[in-house]
Amino acid sequence: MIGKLTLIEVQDNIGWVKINREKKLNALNRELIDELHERMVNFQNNPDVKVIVITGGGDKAFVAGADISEFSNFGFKEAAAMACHGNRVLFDFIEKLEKPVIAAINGYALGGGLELAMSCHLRIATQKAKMGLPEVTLGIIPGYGGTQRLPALIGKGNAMEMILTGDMIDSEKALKMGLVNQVVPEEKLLETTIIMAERIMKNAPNSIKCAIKSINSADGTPKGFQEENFQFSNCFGTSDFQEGVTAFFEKRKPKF
Ligand code: DAK
Repeated sequence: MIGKLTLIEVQDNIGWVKINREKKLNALNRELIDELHERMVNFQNNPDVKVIVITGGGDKAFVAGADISEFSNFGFKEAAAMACHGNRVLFDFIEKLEKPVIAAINGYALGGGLELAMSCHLRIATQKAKMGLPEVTLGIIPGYGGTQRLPALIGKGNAMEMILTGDMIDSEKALKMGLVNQVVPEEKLLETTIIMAERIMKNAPNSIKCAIKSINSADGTPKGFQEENFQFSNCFGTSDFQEGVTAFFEKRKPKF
């Protein structure tokens, strides 16, 4: 199916979204943010979709940032309203999705583009991908969760360095820091993403959903532990749980 700014496809239980704004290096404008939201809602409600993948069209960029032409004359009010909208419909929305979302980073992931990748549950990057939060070079700071999600992934010191310098890092460095889960040659990106999705899809969907909720609540406070207790308890008595333990005792693979 062809949308205006995104292309989607469902194959073997994977819902693919390709950002289709190659000439502008897939820069995120408001229309694209809303269209991505629509795609996410659709995949969330589609029982055939078990894992979602977001990637960038073309061979240069995943997303080279928020569209600079769109916010160049914003004041406080416009910036606050747009940040609120974008976070609600896309960045926080993806993080809270009950199905795993993988960012297949095929090139530049900068500013809002890296923030989009960081809101996904997993990241696989090509060897030539470059990542950075260059907002300070434009006189702003990250506004789609970058100052919150980056330290959680790579630690406060590394996040300070990336955000304060605005420098790009290559995918090998991103891997060492824990910003991405895997780095692969360009031609292996699709295949590796599918393998990752399949490793997840063999497991209990209810457990996947509960694990995402629990991990998302991990902030080192008792609230996170309480959430884990709740999500953990939620798994018991479900058909997934029954199938998982029955399969174990019958010495066969579970069929979820
Ligand atoms: N926005 C708009 N257009 C962009 C763009 C972007 N972020 N990135 C690239 N393009 C456009 C270029 O202007 C160019 O358009 P034409 O001139 O052909 O019309 C086309 O894409 C191809 O780009 P280049 O010719 O520059 O390609 P190169 O290979 O030479 O360079 C590059 C690739 C990625 C190094 C370069 O394009 C670049 O530096 N791009 C900008 C990177 C960047 O600074 N990104 C923005 C980070 S700041 C907000 C919330 C969040 C944010 C802002 C506001 N609010 C809620 C208000 C987030 C901000 C950011 O993301």
